[in-house]
Amino acid sequence: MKLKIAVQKSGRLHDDSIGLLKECGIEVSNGVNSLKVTAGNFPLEVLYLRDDDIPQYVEDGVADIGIVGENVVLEKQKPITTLLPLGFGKCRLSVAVPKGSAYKSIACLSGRRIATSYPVILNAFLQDNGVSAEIHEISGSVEIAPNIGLADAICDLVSSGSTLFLNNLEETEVILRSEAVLVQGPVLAAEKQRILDQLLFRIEAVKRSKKYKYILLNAPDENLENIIRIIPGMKSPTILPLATEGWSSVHSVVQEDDFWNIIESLRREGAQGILVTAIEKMIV
Ligand code: PRT
Ligand code: ZN
Repeated sequence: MKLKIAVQKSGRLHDDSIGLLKECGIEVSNGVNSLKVTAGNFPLEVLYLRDDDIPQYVEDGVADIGIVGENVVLEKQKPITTLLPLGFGKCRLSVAVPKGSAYKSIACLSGRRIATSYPVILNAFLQDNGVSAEIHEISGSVEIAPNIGLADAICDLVSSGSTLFLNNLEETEVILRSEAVLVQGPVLAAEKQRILDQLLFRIEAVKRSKKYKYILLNAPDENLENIIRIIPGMKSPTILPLATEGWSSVHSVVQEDDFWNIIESLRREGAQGILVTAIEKMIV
């Protein structure tokens, strides 16, 4: 038996989705010429689909799980479960208006025409804010709508902001922040659930490893206690005596977020020869 996963066939989430499977030790070809491929070394079948179709296929059980933007999950309103965020495909769904518009607050959208491919999310946002506007649903190139006189504002995905800039638009409201998520449909048979649990275990290990760095340093013995307090590690750091009397080598893991603060504290405690490397997998 194989677990079936739906992945975007081509587009912004494709490479990172396949990359994640690879980091989980699962080898799949990228589906350039086929809609369905079987992994060589894990009981997984990959279905390559358009991202908009993934929630439906997962709901129907055609695919057991899928990788799709949370923005699509929220727009499609299907009864599927979000299992976990995957840390890529990050973007925001925002309202933007032509630069120089006299925009002060959401209330300025009242009675206006807003072009979007996300009518469900936009409608809920407007309702929550007590604003009534005209929603024009269009499926692509939303950013040109104001320039061709089709709309007064747009609601679209933004990542770098360069599309808005190039079209002389400015972002006025962020409706939601999104990233790729793993979704699941109906309850799985026991054997498939076991495969999913295995996959989730691997994904967690890969995700965790990205949050941490492995750190090695030399420390004067008299400051070891303070240094251990700064980098407590997973259980506790490994301490090995150096050939030079009065010095030890300390091995531990540190969180990426806090990295530079930690390095400064370590240097204050006399740490030297600090080496930092990426971790490929991290199992606690
Ligand atoms: O063919 P298919 O239907 O599968 O793909 P698609 O063309 O509908 O989707 P695709 O590949 O563009 O996006 C897939 C998913 O990537 C989205 O659902 C989001 O979850 C995520 N994502 C992340 C983005 C962006 N960033 C993004 N910037 N999706 C789209 N954009 C577009 C946006 O619509 C706008 O046109 O990029 C432009 C803005 O980008 P910046 O960098 O100029 O701000
Ligand atoms: Zn799409």
